[in-house]
Amino acid sequence: MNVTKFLDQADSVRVGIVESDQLLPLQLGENYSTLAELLATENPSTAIRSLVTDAPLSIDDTIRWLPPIDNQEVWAAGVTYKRSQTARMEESEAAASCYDRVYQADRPELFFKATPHRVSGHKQPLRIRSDATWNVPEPEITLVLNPQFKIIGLTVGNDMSSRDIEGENPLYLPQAKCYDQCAGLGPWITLFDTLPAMNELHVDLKINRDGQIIFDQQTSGAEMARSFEDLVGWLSRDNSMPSGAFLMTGTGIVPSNDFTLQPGDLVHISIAGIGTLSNPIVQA
Ligand code: DO4
Ligand code: MG
Repeated sequence: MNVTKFLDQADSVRVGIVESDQLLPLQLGENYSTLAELLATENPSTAIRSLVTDAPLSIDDTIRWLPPIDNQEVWAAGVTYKRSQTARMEESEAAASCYDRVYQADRPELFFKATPHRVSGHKQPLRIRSDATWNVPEPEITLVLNPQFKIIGLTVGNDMSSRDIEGENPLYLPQAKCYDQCAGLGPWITLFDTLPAMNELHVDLKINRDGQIIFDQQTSGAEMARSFEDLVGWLSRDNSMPSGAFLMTGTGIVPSNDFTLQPGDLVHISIAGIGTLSNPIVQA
């Protein structure tokens, strides 16, 4: 089941199920008032399905998608693919050995990525920091965790990153990663009873500039050096997330060092079996 949030014609925030080319709005209120509450139930798919009452909407360009998040925290893992380790060692002389060591260490790199108000949904803008000169999207398989840290679904994530800021000094990582419109999530959450195998999770990043595809690369979860369970195990140590969380699991695609995003670019990230998250890039 695919579930998301959107703005209806009265500008009200709604939750809906996405089924092929239809959006089935839910009627929240009596027992559950948010998507996060539904995701925290024993059986989210059943709880969600029971709230479909309104007539379906056809999915077309008029749908105003919102990120499928309420008050969950957004975390991210880093250097979980060889490509990310190599690119980061190139970008930072001072911290090269840190990236090398964390790639091999038991303890992964985990960092706080965003609060909900910094997250953009499908077709909403993502931002290049005004004080950054070298910026990339990071396409990441993103885990949806309930308050007990059970992986209940997946979504598509974009961990926007300012490489010049991170490369100047690793202590600047929070500034390279966390700012307004720094994270993309969506277009929906795909709920799973059993997660797909890692090698079925094909990730595709396309960047469109002035009507042309200027970047097109693929990877798959099979290239990840860590398992989802390992990452979640570390995230949950001595940590509680009463509303649940999203965990971006790291990028396996980093454009070459001469590439930087520009305002007006369109970033499309697809994960097979989940969907495509598209965002225009802006700079204040
Ligand atoms: O070490 C910095 C962040 C790494 C990251 O975001 C990634 O590998 O995806
Ligand atoms: Mg990342």
